Amino acid sequence: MADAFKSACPLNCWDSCGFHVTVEDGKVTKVDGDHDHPITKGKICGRGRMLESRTNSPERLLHPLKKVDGEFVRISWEQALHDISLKMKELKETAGTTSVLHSHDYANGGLLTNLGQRFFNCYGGVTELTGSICWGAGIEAQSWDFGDAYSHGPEDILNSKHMVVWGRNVARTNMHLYQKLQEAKKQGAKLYVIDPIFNATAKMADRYFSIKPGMDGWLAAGIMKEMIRLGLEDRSFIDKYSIGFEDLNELLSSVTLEEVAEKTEVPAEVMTELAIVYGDRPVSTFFGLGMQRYENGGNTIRLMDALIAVSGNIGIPGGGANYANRQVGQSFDGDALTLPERKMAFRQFTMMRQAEGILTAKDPEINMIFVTCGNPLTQVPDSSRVREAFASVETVVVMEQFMTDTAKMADYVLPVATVFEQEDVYYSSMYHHYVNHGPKLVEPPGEAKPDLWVWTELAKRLGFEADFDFTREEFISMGLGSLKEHGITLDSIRVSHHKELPIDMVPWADRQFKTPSGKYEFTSAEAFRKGSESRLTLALPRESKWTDQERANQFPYTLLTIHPLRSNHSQHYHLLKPEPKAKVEIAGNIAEKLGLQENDYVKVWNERGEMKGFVHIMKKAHPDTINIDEGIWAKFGGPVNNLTSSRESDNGLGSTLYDCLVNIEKI
Ligand SMILES: Nc1nc2c(c(=O)[nH]1)N[C@H]1C(S)=C(S)[C@@H](COP(=O)(O)OP(=O)(O)OC[C@H]3O[C@@H](n4cnc5c(=O)[nH]c(N)nc54)[C@H](O)[C@@H]3O)O[C@H]1N2
Ligand SMILES: Nc1nc2c(c(=O)[nH]1)N[C@H]1C(S)=C(S)[C@@H](COP(=O)(O)OP(=O)(O)OC[C@H]3O[C@@H](n4cnc5c(=O)[nH]c(N)nc54)[C@H](O)[C@@H]3O)O[C@H]1N2
Ligand code: SF4
Ligand SMILES: [Mo]
Repeated sequence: MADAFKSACPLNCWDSCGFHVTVEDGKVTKVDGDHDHPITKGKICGRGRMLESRTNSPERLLHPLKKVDGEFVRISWEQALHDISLKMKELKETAGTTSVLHSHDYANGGLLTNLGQRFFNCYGGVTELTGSICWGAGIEAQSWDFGDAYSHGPEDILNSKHMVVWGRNVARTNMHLYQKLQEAKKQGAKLYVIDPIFNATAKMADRYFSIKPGMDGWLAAGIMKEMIRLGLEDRSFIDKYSIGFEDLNELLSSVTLEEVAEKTEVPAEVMTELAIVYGDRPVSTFFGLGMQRYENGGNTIRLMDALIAVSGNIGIPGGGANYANRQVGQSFDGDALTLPERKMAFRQFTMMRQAEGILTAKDPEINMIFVTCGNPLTQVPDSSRVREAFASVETVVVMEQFMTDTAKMADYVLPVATVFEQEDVYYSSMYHHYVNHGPKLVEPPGEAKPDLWVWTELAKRLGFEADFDFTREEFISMGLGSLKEHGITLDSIRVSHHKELPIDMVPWADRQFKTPSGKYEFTSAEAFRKGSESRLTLALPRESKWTDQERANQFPYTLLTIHPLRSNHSQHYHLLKPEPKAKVEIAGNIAEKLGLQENDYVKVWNERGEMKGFVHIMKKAHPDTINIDEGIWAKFGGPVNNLTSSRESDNGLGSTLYDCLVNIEKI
């Protein structure tokens, strides 16, 4: 008997799709799109469809495992829970609770994934990760400029005259925005794409501009210079609603358009053209996360924000500096779920430098790591350092669905459930503002359990069972918090399958910014308070010929490691047929210079590490640029993060993954 149910995609993605799932004889047999979902309208990507094979895969982890003499042996849940809780009790009494590190990312967009934090807070507070490898620099930048990072509602794009997709690989990473771009184009809006790689979105653009990686802030500065020269800036916005414009003006006067053109490798005429475009309001801009993964990444996003502010495209329908939509996540009651007040001790490492943190921690040292919703051995920069750090810790516990590169490093592997095996509600603070319902449809295989079950059982053994004495339903309702005043309850989401969150579709329309001055801040008081550069600057990537000529001689090419088409980070590689091979995509000029041909086997390296793979020559890409998609497992030739640096961005909270020079040779 086949039954059909509505559900939701849990993957960390812009789109947060609604699903239509077929279940036969207690098994998920097909994952399709929900035609009734107001944004995703029945269309989903291959990664979503593959959640069927992810769920049914014969490689799923089925039993708790313990490493004994370097080999995993099957143990009972009772033994796993006993051993782990005993260790945690011991550590609490001796080294203290911050000798435990909780290493995680955001692999699952379910509301109840927050309960991991509740567990560690109730335990007494562990060493936590702060910042974000993903989007940290840009979030911090927009918090300085606007007071927070908010996007326009997806439909608002239909009010735009011009749309600029700036460093977002929309066709690959954000398919429903791609459809919206098409719809807006049909209505006459013009599309501009700025990206070092001529990607699938660039193919449908009216104009495509290639740029030297890491130089977008300079480009924004060049466009602003031209706007001001042509008198196209929005004086009334600048005068009434902003502070610090004089500082910005001074910065713009310190550089010539020719210098900007030389550095960005974008012709000066393009800056004039874009100044005219930005002056012809409304213009919506869709930032990706690419150009903020550089050491100057925060400053880059701030200069781009400044361009959008100077041109008067903030707070107007069809405008926006669309980067992230934190209004979505902020709609839920995170504190009710995580109980921050229960934390007695506290320590933070940044996500980027967790390996450094582990290796150098004192008073206390890190004695135990818990990994949830993350695969740091492939996803965190400078992999060899991450490996060294994880290997140095006495007890590593990994809660996983598969034997990932990280799980292989564990002392205990605990098998956990997937999306269809537990009820939750799902959302993403990246693009649209709907929360989706995912019911429990099937039983987890073998002895796999929901993460929440593990927290509850450990809480019982650690003496804070009362904090976990709630049903999943009660926890979901707790997290929905005051949304019930808007008719959003678990019951109502169960019935309608998705609900629109009550948030602004045109943020900052009232020009009330959440900055200390209440205005848009070209010069940031918050940055000043944090001891950072408060004024905008013309900063450069760390790994470039301008900042380190010697390094650039040794490693002349920029390596990007963008998101893969067919996998969400590392989550789908092992399910792909045929087995994936590492692909090294190179710009035409590199192929010419080194005599490389399609499918040549090459080594890409720098002093941090190396990776091997097969050449693909990109038809159109910025000179001296290489790309290797991220996420690939060690057994298929990865991880790419062997090559990347764990340095933090200028504002401290982001990564510098794409700020990476390498060399390449045929082997
Ligand atoms: N298929 C797929 N989709 C995904 C994901 C996935 O793993 N696979 N992951 C999801 C997640 S977690 C995220 S964070 C998003 C990320 O979504 P995106 O921001 O779209 O993803 P990125 O792969 O970082 O690539 C962004 C683009 O930035 C460009 N770029 C790199 N450096 C620069 C630069 O200096 N300047 C400019 N202008 N462009 C630059 C790259 O060429 C690329 O086209 O995607 C989500 N969607
Ligand atoms: N070089 C390079 N590195 C990158 C990036 C890049 O562009 N280039 N992108 C960065 C970005 S944007 C991001 S967001 C990160 C993503 O980094 P991660 O979130 O670490 O990556 P995923 O591959 O999604 O891995 C998450 C793991 O969580 C597991 N998992 C899924 N659901 C659950 C669950 O409910 N419970 C538990 N316990 N586990 C679960 C999956 O099986 C998977 O192995 O990677 C970053 N790393
Ligand atoms: S991965 Fe993204 S686009 Fe694909 S189904 Fe999930 S939410 Fe939709
Ligand atoms: Mo991400």
